[in-house]
Amino acid sequence: MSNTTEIPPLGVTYEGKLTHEVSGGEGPWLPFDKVKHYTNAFIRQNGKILLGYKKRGFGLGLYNGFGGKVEPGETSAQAAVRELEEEAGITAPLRRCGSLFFILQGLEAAFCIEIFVAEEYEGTIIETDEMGPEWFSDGSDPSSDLPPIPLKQMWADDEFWMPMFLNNRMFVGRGDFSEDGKMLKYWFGEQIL
Ligand code: 8OG
Repeated sequence: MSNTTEIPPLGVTYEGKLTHEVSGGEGPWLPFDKVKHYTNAFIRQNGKILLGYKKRGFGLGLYNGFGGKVEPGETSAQAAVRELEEEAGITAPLRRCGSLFFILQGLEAAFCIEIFVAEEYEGTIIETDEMGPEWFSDGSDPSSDLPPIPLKQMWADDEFWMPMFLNNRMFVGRGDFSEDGKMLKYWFGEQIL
């Protein structure tokens, strides 16, 4: 019997010590041939978190951080800053706060997504062709009148790592999705340096 709770699946990369947080699903982990690198960036400030409503392409109709593909010659940190500026019109001193690995059944490439966060930004947040930015409550201020993070309108894996993210814990994990976007199997944990 495989022990999914203690052994992280292939694709989960980490340094230092890794502790298991949550896992589930059935069957084998899906195979992959190559890996594509993406970024995703969040701004958190005074109990608020900035999300974008995705207006086109991959993840259409979902709320997410701002990000996209790492271009050749770029580091993921550079790509994260560029994508945030392209999609929300702002620049921010982003730092890496997690890494995720996803496989979509039927695609041969897996996605490696580096997640970034900043508590400040420069510029004016704008709506772009790709994203409609909106502030949500991150749950830390009970008197906030902003809506809560819309987990039901986000990628299915986000509910598993978002609690670690909101508690400033460095999270890593993997999720395998079926062709119609359901989560088949997942494993998330915390990296402790
Ligand atoms: O360039 P494009 O907008 O298509 O990039 C896709 C964005 O979606 C990129 O920021 C990475 C992000 N993304 C996935 N899968 C998942 C996921 O399961 N959860 C979250 N939060 N973001 C994801 O590609």
